[in-house]
Amino acid sequence: MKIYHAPNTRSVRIVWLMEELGLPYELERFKLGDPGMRAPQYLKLNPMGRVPTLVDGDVTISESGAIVQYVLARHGRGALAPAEASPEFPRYLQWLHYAEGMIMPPVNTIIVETILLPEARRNQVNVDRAVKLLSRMLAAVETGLAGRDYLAGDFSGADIMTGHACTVASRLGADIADKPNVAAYIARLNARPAMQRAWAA
Ligand SMILES: N[C@@H](CCC(=O)N[C@@H](CS)C(=O)NCC(=O)O)C(=O)O
Repeated sequence: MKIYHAPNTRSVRIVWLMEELGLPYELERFKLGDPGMRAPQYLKLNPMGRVPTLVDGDVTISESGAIVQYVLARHGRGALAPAEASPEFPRYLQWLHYAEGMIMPPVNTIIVETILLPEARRNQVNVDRAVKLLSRMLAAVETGLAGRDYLAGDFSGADIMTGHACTVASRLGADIADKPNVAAYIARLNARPAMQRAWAA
């Protein structure tokens, strides 16, 4: 399988997944902002010009959450996902999708408004609103982790998605001082050798 990857982006999730599963993969590396991400041959694979994209034989798939689900279904041999009949399965789906659905939108706003836009075009109202929203989204993770080390039973694809999103949020300065479960969770995940290898990839 080939992963189109840029360091410190959501494609870290897919490298992390492969490392956890011990599956072989090839990396095609970009740097964010690389014109190659807008080149016609890459846009054929990913019309948004974004990462990650996974190519597996004749399958080309984007959207990090979909890639996690796809790889676990086709290549996971039952690892990193509760069985459909398990009581953890609905929680697993919820937290698998929570990363992109609820955490990353305010994270995106903060990145755009504090890093990407030229200073003259930044809007503090947008930043304040996104910071508040992000705190509420992380508060739900705090509650979801009560009495648990991972979001849905054993470590799973849901932790790769939402754990990565929590890590990015905290690296961006999200205040987790009042969220001890989230802080411990981020530390627990970042201690995993597979995640460390993914951050370094
Ligand atoms: N919802 C998509 C988001 C993909 C995305 O926005 N990726 C960012 C990196 S984290 C990207 O490729 N940005 C490059 C750009 O906007 O030019 C996913 O989860 O895969």
